[in-house]
Amino acid sequence: MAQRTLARYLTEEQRDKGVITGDLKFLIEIVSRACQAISVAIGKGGLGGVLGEAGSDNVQGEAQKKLDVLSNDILLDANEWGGHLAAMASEEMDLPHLVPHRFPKGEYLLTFDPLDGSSNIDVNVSIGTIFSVLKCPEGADLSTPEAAEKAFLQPGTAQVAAGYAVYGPTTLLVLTVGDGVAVFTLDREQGHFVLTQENVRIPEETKEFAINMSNQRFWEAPVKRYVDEMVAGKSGPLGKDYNMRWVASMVADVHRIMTRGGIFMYPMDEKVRDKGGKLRLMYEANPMALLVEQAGGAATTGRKRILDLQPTHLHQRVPVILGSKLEVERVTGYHCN
Ligand code: P6P
Repeated sequence: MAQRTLARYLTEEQRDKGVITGDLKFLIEIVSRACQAISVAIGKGGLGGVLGEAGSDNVQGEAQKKLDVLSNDILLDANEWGGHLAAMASEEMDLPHLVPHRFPKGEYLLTFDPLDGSSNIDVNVSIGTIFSVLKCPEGADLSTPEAAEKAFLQPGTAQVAAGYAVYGPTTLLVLTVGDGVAVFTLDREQGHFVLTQENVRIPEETKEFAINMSNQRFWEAPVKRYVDEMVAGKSGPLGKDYNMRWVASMVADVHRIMTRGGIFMYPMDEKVRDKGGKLRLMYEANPMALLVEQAGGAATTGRKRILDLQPTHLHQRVPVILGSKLEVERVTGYHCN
């Protein structure tokens, strides 16, 4: 049987099911090709002169890696000319990037974390690109980058597509257009993404949790209680032994959960309380929350459903607890009692 490429899958979603528009199909294709180019750049590693620091800081005050900047440029260059976008926003840029006047504008907004998990680049551990697509509100003020920020401030339920590429032993693209979650594997010889799994389902229960344990003394009581109960194992109140994983690349940790279940937590803690959390809402928490919910999981801040949050600013940070539904509901319940 002929390979179901990403293009064929998107055509089925557009032409046969009417789930997406032709412009959204084109947008996702373009983003996937940018991810292919990022995968090639990463794959060169030290041979490509792209490792190490860029010598600059991003809006988050984080030192940028050369590959952070390169990945951001690849996504901007790939997406600004096609006529499907009105503007883009990135973890690496303070303000939105408006489509230059010389190019046609479209009806979509694209946000992305061009290279998530940068601290893992130089030690050759999986990293990824996370992206989210919104519709640009009618009559949005896109006269300046400052004015354009308002158009992006939509709840996660407004996303029309979300996905991530994970650059690991293989390069995968994991995507939802609101009709379940599909996984595509990059066929480097053919130069395209091929469908390798659809209708991804996250098991409702798990024995695996992901959290940075070094923050334990900073956690709120409900998280401390939950992690203590998992560590207590079979003899504890949860009556089973748990395993722990922490890659420190959200994309890699989330992909493990999409594949075999688990719970991922970057909860509110005293270290990050003044910032609102560690992870960014618009281009980390929201796209991952949509993917997880589309795969039968759950995603909350510990107190609220992430997708229901009304963003207040572009680089807003939030606590994130996501993964196997019953486990997320358990620890969220601890916050509410
Ligand atoms: P820590 C990567 O920098 C990131 O934004 C996520 O991908 C990851 O889950 C988290 O931060 C890791 O944070 O504090 O463990 O280094």
